[in-house]
Amino acid sequence: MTEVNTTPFDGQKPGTSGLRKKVSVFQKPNYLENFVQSIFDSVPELAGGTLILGGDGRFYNDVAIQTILRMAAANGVARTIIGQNGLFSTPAVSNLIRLHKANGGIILSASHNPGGPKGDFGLKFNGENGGPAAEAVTDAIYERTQHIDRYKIAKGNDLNLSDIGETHLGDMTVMVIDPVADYLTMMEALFDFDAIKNLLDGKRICFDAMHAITGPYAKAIFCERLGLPEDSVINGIPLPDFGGGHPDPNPVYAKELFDTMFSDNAPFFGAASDGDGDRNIVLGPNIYISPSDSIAVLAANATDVPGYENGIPGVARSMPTSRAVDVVAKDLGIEYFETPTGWKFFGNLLDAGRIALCGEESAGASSDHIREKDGLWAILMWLNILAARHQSVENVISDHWLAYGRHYYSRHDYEGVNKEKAEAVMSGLSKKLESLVGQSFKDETISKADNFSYHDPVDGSVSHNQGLRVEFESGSRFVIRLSGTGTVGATLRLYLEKYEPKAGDLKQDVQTALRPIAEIAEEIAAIKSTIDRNEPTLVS
Ligand code: G16
Repeated sequence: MTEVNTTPFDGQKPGTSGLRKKVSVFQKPNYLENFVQSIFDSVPELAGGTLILGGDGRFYNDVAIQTILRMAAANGVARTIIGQNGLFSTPAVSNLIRLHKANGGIILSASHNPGGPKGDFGLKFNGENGGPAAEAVTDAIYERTQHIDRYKIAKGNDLNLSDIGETHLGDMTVMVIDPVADYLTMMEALFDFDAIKNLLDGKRICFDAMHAITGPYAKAIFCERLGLPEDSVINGIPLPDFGGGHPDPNPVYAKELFDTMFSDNAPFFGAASDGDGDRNIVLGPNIYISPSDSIAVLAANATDVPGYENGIPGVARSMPTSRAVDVVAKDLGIEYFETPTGWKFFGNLLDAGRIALCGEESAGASSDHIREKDGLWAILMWLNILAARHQSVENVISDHWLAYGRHYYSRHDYEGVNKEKAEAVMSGLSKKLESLVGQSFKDETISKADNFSYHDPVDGSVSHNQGLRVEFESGSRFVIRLSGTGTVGATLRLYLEKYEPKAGDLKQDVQTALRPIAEIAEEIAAIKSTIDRNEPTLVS
């Protein structure tokens, strides 16, 4: 064990989901070590406790994990449980923290961001409830990074992480485990696998693992457990650079899946997850389910699924997520909450038993089974609902809109924007907000315009500046916020939503339905002219 002198780095402030930077930044001498030591200094319970450790297998995962193991030993961690070859999905880590009553977990991932030597790397810390560390903890870690002057590390050779079993590093026990087994056991407890197997008998599915962490999990579930053919999982081998792709399950980056599902010979069901396995998308032949709609469908049909057959106490969604799930909650007579973007904000509501299901527009959904979003869980939930209802994806969503109306929804992303210009859009709109109420644009009159602040109903904490929202009397709205996960310049997100009651036209083209709201948003916020762009980088 040794102590190494160091000096602070600027900018080690965790964003929406941990610290995300270019690989080259993490490779700077002491950069990783400073941040990891700041975690150990800020979470003293880890000394003498249990740590869960693993990552999505992206470039630098293998190097970083050995460093963190040696630092864990030097900082007095009693036991580290690590995935074989250093791999764990994010939901698997959340489950293991809870299963082993661990004091926390470190996940090496930049989620949906690209990998490889020129790509992104990331590190997030989850607390003992299994969820992303609360803001008070990430603030403490950041504060520590600004004053750090030494870190502790054990000397020695790299540990062999390819063999399952127990070994030691100094006084620390290191357990190398199968990353999939406990996750599969948890899924078996929640879902009716026999019903799903019957549903899929003679049908084809296409799951795109995007060369990221879910490949081994999906093969164990779909091929080994449900008996589907090997080609049901595409891009199933995790690669350090995700095969040169971008492990973000959207129409642009999951093109192979979208082409398959929008072909003449499309499979019965399509789905994908992201780099670290916490996001999901669901498709049927020639139809893509908007993540906001997906959450509403899961809530409306939860009692069809064994793990939720007694009903759910409440639901929550992040503020920019469409309000489709609110309509379901009102109908069910259960509580519903609007939280800031970031999974950590669901933690208190889940821990308090106020909600059992939650989700975000950014392709995230999950329940109280863990404290992270869970890609394969959401996909199995859909399959279980299809099995219980004996319906296709298209029939389920059509019935849903007929019952509750439809929230047309889209997100327009402007990526790699000059930071000052992106901030100018935000401050320009912020200054106007108060004066907007009552003003009319086209056929819409503004009923509310504010900068969203969240008052956590469980611990009373308040989080300000969580996005600018402009709502219309018709129930439509637009929201603008800056992403907290990008690593190049700023990413400006414009979220558009239009509610169509159940008696209205439920089969419009999404972008056509939203065009008037998009035009009003541009008239009010002047995004394109302020940042010198003609079009968004990505429309999803
Ligand atoms: C992370 C967070 C999510 C958030 C998403 C997008 O997802 O866990 O809660 O919705 O980022 O955040 P932003 O709009 O700030 O980029 P992931 O899958 O990247 O960990």
